[in-house]
Amino acid sequence: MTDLPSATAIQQARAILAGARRVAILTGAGISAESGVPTYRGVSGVWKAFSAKDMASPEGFARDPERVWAWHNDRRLALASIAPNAGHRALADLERLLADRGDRFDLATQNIDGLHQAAGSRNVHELHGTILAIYCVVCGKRRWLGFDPVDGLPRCESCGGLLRPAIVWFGEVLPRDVWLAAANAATSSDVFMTIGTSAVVYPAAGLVEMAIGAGARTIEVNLEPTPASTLVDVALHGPAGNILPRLVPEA
Ligand code: BV8
Ligand code: ZN
Repeated sequence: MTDLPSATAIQQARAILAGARRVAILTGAGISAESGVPTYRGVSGVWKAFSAKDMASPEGFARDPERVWAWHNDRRLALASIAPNAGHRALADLERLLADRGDRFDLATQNIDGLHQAAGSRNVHELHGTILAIYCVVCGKRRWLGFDPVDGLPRCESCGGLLRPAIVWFGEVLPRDVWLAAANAATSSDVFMTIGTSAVVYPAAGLVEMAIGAGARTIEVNLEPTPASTLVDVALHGPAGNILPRLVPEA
């Protein structure tokens, strides 16, 4: 069983959050782990079983679109039976609490699983896109897919071009408006939290330094230390589903 943070560390993080007027959050696969979504770099991580170069890059998709589509369909359809956990819900509670006070809350996520929105989070910036939408590689026409089945290689009804998952793959730039919203949130926040991310994928991993550089107080929630742990004010090591509900101020 993973150790839990000390009551002192929890109290420190609560005190930082209690006075917050502009909260910015970055989440990664770790916040969905307790819902049963595999992480990427852990012992049973996605990238241990599959090559990111083949499955999560435009080159890999161009080389073998059927294989990449089959892999994304499996992951997408597995999400149909997965629900948000207490960690997702705690962030939705925090957003409501801040909104009721007229304060600001931004949630930038690297996750593509839609679980923050399913938990009720509203102001979500999907830095790496979503597995639940697709777009045409030729004309860019985008549409929602949800958990609809996809047979073979789906084609655009407007131009016949090949459709692809609306995910940001390695070597692809993040959607400009989404990145700017997340960067602006981080640099104008008074509290920044990094939750359930190994903090190795850029530019998302750079948000914590941007927040620190702009004077924000910072909190990390992760099962284990990451490159961000030595940068933040309070590093809370343990499961997000246990820790986050203990940080949300009483309404
Ligand atoms: C970009 C989509 C400009 C697919 C993903 C060389 C060539 C080209 C690019 C680069 C290069 N070197 C560096 C780069 C940039 C590259 C990058 O950063 N690479 C890293 C790996 C070195 N970044 C990019 O390519 C980005 N684009 O930079 O464009 C550009 C263009 C051309 C050339 C240069 C630059 C695009 C990045 C997005 C890539 N797409 N995924 C898919 O998801 O299917 S990345 C992938 O990693 C996921 O999106 C994931 O979200 C992301 C980060 O992973 P995490 O979410 O942190 O998950 P991870 O498993 O790693 O960690 C989980 C954590 O949770 C752990 O710390 C664990 O301890 C913790 N945890 C587990 N359980 C719990 C928990 N914590 C709390 N509670 C629990 N219960
Ligand atoms: Zn098209």
